[in-house]
Amino acid sequence: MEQIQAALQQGKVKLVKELVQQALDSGKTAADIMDNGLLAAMNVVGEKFKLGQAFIPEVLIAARALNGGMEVLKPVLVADDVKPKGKAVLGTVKGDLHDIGKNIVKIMFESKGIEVIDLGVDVPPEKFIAEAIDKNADIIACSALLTTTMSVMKDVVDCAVKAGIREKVCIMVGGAPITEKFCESVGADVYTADAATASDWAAKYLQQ
Ligand code: B1M
Repeated sequence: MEQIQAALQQGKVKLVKELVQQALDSGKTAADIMDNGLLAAMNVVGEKFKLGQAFIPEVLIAARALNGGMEVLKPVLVADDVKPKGKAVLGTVKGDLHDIGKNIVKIMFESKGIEVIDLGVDVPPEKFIAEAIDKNADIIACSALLTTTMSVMKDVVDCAVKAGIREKVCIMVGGAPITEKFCESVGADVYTADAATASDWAAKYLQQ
């Protein structure tokens, strides 16, 4: 497990895949390798990113190694019927094409074992809600980078109320112009300033 963790943090995709296969061959369960090997290492990267000790390229190369390891594990996880810890519908709101931060949120959520339905950018409020209903999501996560698009988050909340799912789903908001006060003013549930904190919060919420 320690070798897997080290290789993942160094972004060594091929080595991570080999070590994951070796761990499976030695009798470890896929869930154990995922939680205590891959996700544990990605957590460390997330914490470093939060503290400013790791930067976007390091997060991206670690995420690539995480995906490599997950490719090996996925068929076994499916066969073992290991369920994700929860589901989140994620997107950058309508009118906004910035997706670098949103993609980091995706990586961090996945590093906590949360399934992410990534709707991409320029996502209308109705699409967030329709997908949340269709996929039975626990969380709707909205990102916005423009002051001109942040108001769409209020539309997402209103749409959730209208569709009758407001009590059932947690609405998380984030992105450079978003603040705690703004989150409260639009009636969303949670604002977090960075992707790692967002995923920490989501993981705790899903445990309740
Ligand atoms: Co644009 N852009 N941009 N841009 N861009 C900004 C945001 C801007 C601040 C630049 C500036 O003027 N100084 C400014 C916005 C001003 C404002 O609204 N007040 C701006 C503008 C004006 C525009 C255009 C309108 C420019 C034009 O065409 N005239 C245009 C808009 C296009 C559109 O969206 N409709 C535009 C276009 C672009 C590019 C396409 C060129 C490119 C985007 C490429 C891409 O995303 N694929 C781009 C970029 C790169 C930027 C800057 C330089 C960098 C943004 C970024 O990716 N940061 C940005 C200036 C800046 O920030 N220095 C700027 C890195 C990323 C990791 O941070 O997304 O904040 P961020 O994510 C963080 C947190 O915010 C948080 O986690 C991440 C890290 O942990 N987070 C969440 C994000 N989402 C979260 C969700 C959560 C929780 C946390 O919970 C759900």
